[in-house]
Amino acid sequence: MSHPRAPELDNQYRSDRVLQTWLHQHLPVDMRQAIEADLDALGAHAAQAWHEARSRTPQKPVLTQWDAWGERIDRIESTPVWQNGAVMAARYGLVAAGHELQFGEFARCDQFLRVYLHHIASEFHTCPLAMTDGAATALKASGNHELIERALPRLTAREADRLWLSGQWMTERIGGSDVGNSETEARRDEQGQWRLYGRKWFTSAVIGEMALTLARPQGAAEGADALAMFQLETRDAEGRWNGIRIDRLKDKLGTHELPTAEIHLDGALATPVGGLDHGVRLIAPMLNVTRTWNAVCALATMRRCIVLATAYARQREAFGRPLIEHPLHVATLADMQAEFEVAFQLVMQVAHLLGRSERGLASQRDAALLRLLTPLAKLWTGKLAVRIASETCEAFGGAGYIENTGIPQLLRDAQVYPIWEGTTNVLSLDALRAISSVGFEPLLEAAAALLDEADASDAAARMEWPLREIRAALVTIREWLPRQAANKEAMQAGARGLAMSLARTFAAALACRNATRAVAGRIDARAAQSLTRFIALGLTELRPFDPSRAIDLLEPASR
Ligand code: MFK
Repeated sequence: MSHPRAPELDNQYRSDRVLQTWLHQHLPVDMRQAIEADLDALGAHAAQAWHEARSRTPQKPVLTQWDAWGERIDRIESTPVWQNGAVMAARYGLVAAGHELQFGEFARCDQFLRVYLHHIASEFHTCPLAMTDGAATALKASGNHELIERALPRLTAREADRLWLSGQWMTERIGGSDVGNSETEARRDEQGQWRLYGRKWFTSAVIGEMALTLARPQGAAEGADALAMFQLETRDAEGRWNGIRIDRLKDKLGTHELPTAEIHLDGALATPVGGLDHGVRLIAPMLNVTRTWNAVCALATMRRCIVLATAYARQREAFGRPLIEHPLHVATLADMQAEFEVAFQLVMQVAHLLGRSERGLASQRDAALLRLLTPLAKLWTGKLAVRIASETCEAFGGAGYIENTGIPQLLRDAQVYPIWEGTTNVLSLDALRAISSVGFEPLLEAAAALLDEADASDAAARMEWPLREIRAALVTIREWLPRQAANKEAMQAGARGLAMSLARTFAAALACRNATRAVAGRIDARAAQSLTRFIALGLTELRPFDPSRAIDLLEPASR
């Protein structure tokens, strides 16, 4: 019997059937040819980075606050992979590709496929890149020409020495979700320039050249509407910190390479991006972009977990045969694969809709779908990545609990996806906000249209069962919603179940349409098998809730 070995990775672009099928089905041939060399290089880099990371001691960034002579310097030394982060970002256009015009409505697809392949190898350098992309998007939407002219070419640069990274500094001690409570104040100095004073409690990209942040102009009212969005550059022309002190780096469960910092703003020079209020509304385009990054990166974690667990199952023997030959083990892995495959379809649909919308090609229904699907994709994939990463640890047995196999890191890092950029509950409530602004009909109608298209395909006969199940789930959702609508509290209590149901059902409809195309075109017969398995896991999670009774289940407050 052979001893267990470390699982190995091959080129992560070439071996990814789901990605290959998606490319084949969705992208014009000339575009595919144009981007293939980059995707291939990123796939090779991903494999190489995995093997290199296993052969060195993990490092964390180091903050040095004072120099030998007592001068405050607040210098952060990044890990080696991060030191090369800007070079990789610029070379492969990880931000730029989403903003360039050559691929029209597919620009975001191009970009997010690159991000998907690079994310794990980047050791979460994708986090500041997400915020950089979000900042570029929010600045464009603001119409502030001066700032756009100054910052946009840098945020989307293809040259590493010109590339700016941007932070998104929203979170304060008083709350991460309830941004309306922000205490940071903006005051005008004697020259009439705005300066920021306050404390930001989680800043993920303090190493960047700029940030978008929220602050309350002095004398403004309380609440979210009175917050303004500001842009600031982190250093002055001489390279000194712009009124920023780094208090410490966070000691986190995961994402250890990421220098998340607590900072004080002590007179940081800043520029209002729009008016002096409605900062949350102004920063929303950034949130929606970073939430899409979050979903793409969650997919990357899922795929990496499944590839490693499957590779291990092929070589690890137990009870006289490889794990892959044990029915229960292989069923567990197949369930993970099925969930990943369907989630992949949803996330890439969000990427495509974002691209269509940014190129002015989105119909009213596309725009409504984008608003609805963005929080759904983020919240579902965040939770799914944690579940798959946890199952992966288990699939490795004891080795999955040993730090230097690299497996526990996948789980620790995955736990950030449901927290970053709004927790599952905050995103579920955002989905309700979206439903109340655009209705849920666009989503149900679009799902029905996808199923009709699938139904009309020659391959539909083999897909009859999934079609019926997805249609039934749509009916369940349609009937559930009006029953809850009368009671706002019950609606909120059920928001997570509703969001998960909408995400899973819409994703299944999309996967169904794509699978019939794949089967009919003889591109990928396994796509239909995955969908069948996914549907067997269940589409809806709707339950009636009575929030007044829920609290009775909990222990009373301790004295
Ligand atoms: C590798 C992956 C990379 C991912 C990047 C990682 C970086 C991680 C760093 C972070 O996690 S940064 C912190 C992220 N923080 C959040 O995501 C905040 C979570 N909280 C929320 O999202 C709250 O729901 C929110 C702050 C938006 C609620 O605030 P309010 O004050 O209750 O907002 P309100 O009144 O509902 O909305 C204000 C306006 O914004 C409204 O527009 P109007 O003024 O026109 O009425 C909303 O419609 C609009 N809005 C809110 N969310 C929106 C939106 N518009 C479009 N899309 C949305 N998602």
